[in-house]
Amino acid sequence: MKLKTIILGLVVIGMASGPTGLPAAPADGVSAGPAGVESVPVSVPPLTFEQNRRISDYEAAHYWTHTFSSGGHSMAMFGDSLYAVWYDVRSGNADVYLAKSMDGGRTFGPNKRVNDDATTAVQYKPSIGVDGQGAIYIAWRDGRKGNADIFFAKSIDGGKTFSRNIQLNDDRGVAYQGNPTLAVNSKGLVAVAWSDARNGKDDIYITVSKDQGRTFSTNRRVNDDPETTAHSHPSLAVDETGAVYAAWEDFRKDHSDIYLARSLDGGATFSPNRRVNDDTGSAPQISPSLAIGPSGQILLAWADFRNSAVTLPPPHSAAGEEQRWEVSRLGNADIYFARSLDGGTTFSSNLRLNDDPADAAQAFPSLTVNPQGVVAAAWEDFRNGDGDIYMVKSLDLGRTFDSNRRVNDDSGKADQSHPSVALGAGGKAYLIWTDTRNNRFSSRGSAEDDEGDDVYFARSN
Ligand SMILES: [Ca+2]
Ligand SMILES: [Ca+2]
Ligand SMILES: [Ca+2]
Ligand SMILES: [Ca+2]
Repeated sequence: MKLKTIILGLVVIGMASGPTGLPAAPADGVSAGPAGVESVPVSVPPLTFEQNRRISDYEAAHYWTHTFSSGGHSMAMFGDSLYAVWYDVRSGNADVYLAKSMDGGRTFGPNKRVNDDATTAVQYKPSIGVDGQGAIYIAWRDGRKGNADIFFAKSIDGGKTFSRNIQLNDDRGVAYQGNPTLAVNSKGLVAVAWSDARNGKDDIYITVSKDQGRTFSTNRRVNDDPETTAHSHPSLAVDETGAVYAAWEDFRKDHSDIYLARSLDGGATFSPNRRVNDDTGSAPQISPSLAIGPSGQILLAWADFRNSAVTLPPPHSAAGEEQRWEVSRLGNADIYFARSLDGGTTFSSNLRLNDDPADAAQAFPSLTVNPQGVVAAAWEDFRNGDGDIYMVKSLDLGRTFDSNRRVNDDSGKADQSHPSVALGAGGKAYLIWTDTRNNRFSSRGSAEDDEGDDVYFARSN
């Protein structure tokens, strides 16, 4: 725990915003129950998963690590190659690492550090994408200049080497930039968005590269409301026509809603912002995860407190980020889903994806879709009393979903958190997450005794 405490302090002091990776809070014991009414099972064989495997290659549970969900894409695929990113503190400070499998997840090579600084600064929250040539693109939050910025690197040799890291936010000064999300299409159109405090309150800013990451456009603001409310935690997607889609948490009505906008000109201008969630109350909706179907169908999942009674602090403060983590685990959030078949003008009725009785917490969703229109969503789920990874699949572009399946195969009370999911062309699912199963003290819930955690991987059969 000592190293973790040091890192936490570094982030809070140096970057004006804390990480979410706090020790697990005790959760209520809640048993699994029957399928919910919202999900309509389709007749496919039940999802099963192969044995979970640890892919971080430091000594088990020896350091703290963190994968990310929603816009922080932690996993990407190119053919049989799988790429996973996270941060861990094995060097004594937080760095971004990549693990690669060239055989569809059967084996992984050694972990490779992505950031090229020689400082002790914090590198945090990576988001990864791969183009149609197999080039790898990664963006992350970086403290090497003494405040939080967004940095980027590319690899054209399958992750053996990375380009010199470049800064993507083009403001001068020490404003906070955080929560980056990266998306790329097969042609190498790369978009990166983040939360940006250059104007005071957080806005969503974006930059786009039309030359496979060599150069990036001037930063543009995505949200279209006046400069008085916060916007945070964006999730990006780019389709094959070059359209760029952004979803984010939006506080323009004081509580957080999910908003979406689309750009048809490479990120220069965006459509009027539209609200996605259809509840009428003031319950927060957070952590959007966006994916675009093969014909431009807009698919979104997020964590939703409409069945709960919590309020969330505004984003972008150390206290806010820590409270967000606690609230996500202790409240009764659910994972909701909506889709738009008209380019984001209108959205379907919101659908609850978790099928447990409605009093356990679900948080940190990750949504993906493959070219055949298979949709998968994974999230962190407390229905069994501690954090587990659950997943659900849809074979009809999100019209109906199969029943929820647990992904992690440990039998103890360890916490599994922050999943990221990718789908192969055949519909096989690949997931990574953060896992405390090797931490001897994780079941005691004692922060003082905590050792560390690991990155785990599973693929479906
Ligand atoms: Ca570092
Ligand atoms: Ca900055
Ligand atoms: Ca719930
Ligand atoms: Ca667990």
